[in-house]
Amino acid sequence: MKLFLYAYTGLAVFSSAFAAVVPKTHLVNVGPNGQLVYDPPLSMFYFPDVPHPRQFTNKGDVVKFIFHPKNHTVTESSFDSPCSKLRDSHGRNIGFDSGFQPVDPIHPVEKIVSVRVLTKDPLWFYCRQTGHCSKGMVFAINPPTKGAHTFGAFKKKALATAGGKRDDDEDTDLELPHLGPHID
Ligand SMILES: [Cu+2]
Repeated sequence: MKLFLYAYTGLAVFSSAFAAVVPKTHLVNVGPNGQLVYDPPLSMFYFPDVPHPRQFTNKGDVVKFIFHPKNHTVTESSFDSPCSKLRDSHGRNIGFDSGFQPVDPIHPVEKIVSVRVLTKDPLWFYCRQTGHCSKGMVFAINPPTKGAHTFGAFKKKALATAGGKRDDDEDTDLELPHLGPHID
């Protein structure tokens, strides 16, 4: 019995030491219960300071978006234009976009899109279904908790777009310099 306990303890210590270097997965529900929200509305990631940074190459945390009825997207924006796709100075789309993920409300089969986050910078997202962003359907990863660029300030900007021009861009192929595919 004693032997077993030691063995068990050794395993626990081993795995908790490992926990520091294994990326976490953050679950985010998109439009749960017919609401125009991401739940939770923001993800705060843990970026450990480690003595061996090489271990962290391409090992960012993963966000797993779980899509609920009816038809939403998770689309990257800038802080300043919460309801428009993120673009570079040439007007090209450079952000992440899940595309529309229709889920039948009568026979719901949840759809999942996972992304791995490879930056510590704040990332801003919205739903580009007509009218959803201006009703506050926005999401952020690692938003600052103080200053002018909080999640609250971002959401306020999104709500302020109500009645304005809507974003109805065509889909294009995307390069994602700061988001990688989810590979396990
Ligand atoms: Cu939506």
